[in-house]
Amino acid sequence: MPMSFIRLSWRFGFATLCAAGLPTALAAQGVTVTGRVTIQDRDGRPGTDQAQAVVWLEGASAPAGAPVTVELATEGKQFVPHLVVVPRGSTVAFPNHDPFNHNVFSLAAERVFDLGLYGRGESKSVEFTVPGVIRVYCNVHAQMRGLVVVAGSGLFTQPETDGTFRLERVPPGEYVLHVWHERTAEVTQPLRVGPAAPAPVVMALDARGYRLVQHKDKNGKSYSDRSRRY
Ligand SMILES: [Cu+2]
Repeated sequence: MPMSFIRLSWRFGFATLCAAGLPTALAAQGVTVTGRVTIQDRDGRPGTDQAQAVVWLEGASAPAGAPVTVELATEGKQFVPHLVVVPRGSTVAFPNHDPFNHNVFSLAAERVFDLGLYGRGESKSVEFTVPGVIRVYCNVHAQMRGLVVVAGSGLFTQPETDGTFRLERVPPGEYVLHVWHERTAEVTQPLRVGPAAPAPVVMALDARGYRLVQHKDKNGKSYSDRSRRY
């Protein structure tokens, strides 16, 4: 469900892009960049969550994506979906589907916000204009972690479950290919795109050193044990 939601959002974004008046001839230009994301886990085991990675291209030739509006709900004391990826200028709505209050906030340099406490049926929205990875938390529930990835161009996607990815309609130019995953450091690689599709790119992520660190609340303090029982 989360992945299909993300893909739907991406398609909606592209549909909006076309509807916004981009000439069909231009949209048909460019080539398809393909590749595969691999993850190395502890003990050398291959990772299984490549589909949670985000892949995007940055470069002077990259078209800007048309802003979209997507939802990152609070439901069952989780953010659903866990991650959304949007072009800059997009809006993320945070509807509360739980029968109790949540307090969504972010202390990320790209977008600091605090939506305050609100209950079931209510929703508040945030616009994201600066590219980056914005970690979103709830000040009531220490275990809630969500991600808003704001891509620096319209050329972004997420891999399939086997790690393969496609970026379509990439105009010729010099790019940097970025791959980000919650459990690894970001990996980048220069990529020159000419009139023909480049050879498939393999982007290897290393999650061997990953361990979950409990974040702080919106005041920079540790969550009390009491907060975990709500
Ligand atoms: Cu909460």
